[in-house]
Amino acid sequence: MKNVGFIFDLDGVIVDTAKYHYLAWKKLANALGFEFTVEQNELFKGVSRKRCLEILLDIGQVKASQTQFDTWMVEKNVDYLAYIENMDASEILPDVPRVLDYLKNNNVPIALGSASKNARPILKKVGLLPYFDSIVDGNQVTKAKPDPEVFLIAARNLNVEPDHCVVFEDAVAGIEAANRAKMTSIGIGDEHVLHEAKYNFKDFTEMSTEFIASLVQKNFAK
Ligand code: B16
Ligand code: MG
Repeated sequence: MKNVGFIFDLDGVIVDTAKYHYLAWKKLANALGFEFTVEQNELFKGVSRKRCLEILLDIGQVKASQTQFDTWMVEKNVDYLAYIENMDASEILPDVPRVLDYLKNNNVPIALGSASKNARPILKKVGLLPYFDSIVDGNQVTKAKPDPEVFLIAARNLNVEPDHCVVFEDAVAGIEAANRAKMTSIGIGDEHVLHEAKYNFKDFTEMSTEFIASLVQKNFAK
């Protein structure tokens, strides 16, 4: 087994796709006759598409047949895909390439652990696909975060023991999933919201390369 692996969430860690999810969900909400706010969109971060629609319909107090539910899931995704169509490298969050480059240059295996079923095309559009040794996304997991499944599959694919893995996450459920998997959890975002994380950073610009190097060494030495 290799001694250390790094796992990245996608939305909120590598790119900010939440704004596009928001626009697509808002369009659906408006079509169904109610408002959907940026604040309410916070509830959707890291949450599966199906669960997001359930929450949205609760907010609007809309009842749906199974057929309507399935149709709206498809409609939302079609709109979302149109929004992400023109994504490029300029949408990569600050200093993410510095961290990925450091890991690649030091032969540390890298995985994606995301709830999104659109993760692979997004990584391709922004040009980061070649960095990833494994991509685990919403197409492979059966249990959503905070279940640790997504990260455990990533660790297995990287051939690294879970407790030798480091996870970057922006969602509370994702931090819980990483902790339950016995991985080193790193919160990216508001430290008060992500207080269960082992370490917290506002974004990658605040994370020194020395800190990344120390994480690699610590996990090697375990
Ligand atoms: P899709 P992450 C999550 O991405 C988003 O934060 C969440 O808002 C979205 O509903 C989910 O992906 C599913 O996305 O509709 O593309 O399958 O943070 O887990 O990378
Ligand atoms: Mg996220």
